[in-house]
Amino acid sequence: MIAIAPSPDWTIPQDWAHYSATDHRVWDHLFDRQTRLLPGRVAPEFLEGLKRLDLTRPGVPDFARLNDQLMALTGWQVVAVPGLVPDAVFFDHLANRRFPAGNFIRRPDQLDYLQEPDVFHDVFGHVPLLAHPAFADYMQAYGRGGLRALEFDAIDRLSRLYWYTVEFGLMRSGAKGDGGLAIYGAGIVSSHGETLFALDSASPNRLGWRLERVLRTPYRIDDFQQNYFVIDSFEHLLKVTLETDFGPLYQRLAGSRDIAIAEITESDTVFTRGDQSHAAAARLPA
Ligand code: HBI
Ligand code: FE
Repeated sequence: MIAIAPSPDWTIPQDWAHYSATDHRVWDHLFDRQTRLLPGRVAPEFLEGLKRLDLTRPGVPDFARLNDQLMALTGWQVVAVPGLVPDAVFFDHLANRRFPAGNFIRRPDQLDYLQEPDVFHDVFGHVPLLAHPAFADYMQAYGRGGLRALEFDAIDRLSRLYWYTVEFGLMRSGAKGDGGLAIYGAGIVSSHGETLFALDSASPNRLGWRLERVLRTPYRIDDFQQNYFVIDSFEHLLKVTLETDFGPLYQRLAGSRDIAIAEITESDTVFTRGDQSHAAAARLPA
């Protein structure tokens, strides 16, 4: 056998036994670094998920074990894939409550650099929130919406929603009115540098999340974000997504311009960094 034909759904066995001692060390290193940084910065639902899914055990998680717990909590499963999969395959997995996770892990000399999502980004970053009922339903709704967007040729537009929520979302946190923000997007939560940047840097915009606004906003894939959008709650995000008929929305938006990446519009709510926050420009890497 020389070539490996992908199965139609692109899944492969995780083959947990194949991970080397170095692989497990890389996981533990990244895990420790993030779990030291996240308390007080991440949405509490994320830490709750880590705990309920037993992800605090050392080493690359065994998906079989993880799935027993995840299935019992929200009916989701994690399936192993070699890397990025085609859009239609990705959406079909999400629509059926399966999260495709890269089964490789970055090398020790690549701790802060990734071209394709690896098991640390996918499992540490994405899976804890799949234990949360409203977020779990939102991910499925996104998958169904993705399959529908394929018919409308609207993937580029819908992918902005995924990017600015699932990957780089912020949420209001703390007591009502205290202006605190927390991270929840997997691209932030799994990145040491962006965890600090998203909350502490003076450079990006932090704007109230509105569906149409997000669908009109392009994004960067090669640097920290210039815009973060702030949701009220996963329940609100889910409700708006379920109640919106995206077909007519795509048609309407086809006639409107994109909002430039650093632009703030009159309808935007702008969040400023609360003084009680980490006051930590000094803690940002130079
Ligand atoms: N495949 N494994 C994997 N992970 C992703 O996050 C992913 C993908 N394929 C397509 C995709 N994301 C995005 O392009 C869609 O959200 C549009
Ligand atoms: Fe991701």
